[in-house]
Amino acid sequence: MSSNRTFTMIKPDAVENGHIGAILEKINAAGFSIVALKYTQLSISEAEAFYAVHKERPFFGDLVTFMTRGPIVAAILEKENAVADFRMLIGATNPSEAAEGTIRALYATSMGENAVHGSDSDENAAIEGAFHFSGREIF
Ligand code: FUP
Repeated sequence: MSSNRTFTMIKPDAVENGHIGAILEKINAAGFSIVALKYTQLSISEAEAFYAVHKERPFFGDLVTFMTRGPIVAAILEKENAVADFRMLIGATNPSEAAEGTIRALYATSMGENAVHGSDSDENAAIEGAFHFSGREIF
């Protein structure tokens, strides 16, 4: 995946609260194109693998339980400077610290249930995109 792409998930809290459409609208309005899109649910082993970097952290068990409790929307997004611009669009991990108008400020409920994921580097964007999508699902 080229460096003008990032990976996102609309997390179970935002799906449960009916925010899929509003979040996709904000993503498009910010100039991102959707090059892959999937409505799916992570298994426990998939969530453990996706968040393996956090496996020693105290919140890991809660994170896996949360991320597997219902469906998510996974997507690969394209835009110049995609990783950094998408992190700006979603706001800080803790929604109480997220800038006004960001997706987390608008739709997240807590640090643990923060509505969306956004890759933190070009390298992780490529790894995370490949985790969810095969080549023929990416346009
Ligand atoms: P982010 O890159 O903003 O998605 O945040 P991290 O990769 O640091 O964390 C991934 C997820 O772990 C967060 F979305 C929520 C959860 N988390 C907690 O529940 N508590 C923490 O202290 C840090 C992260």
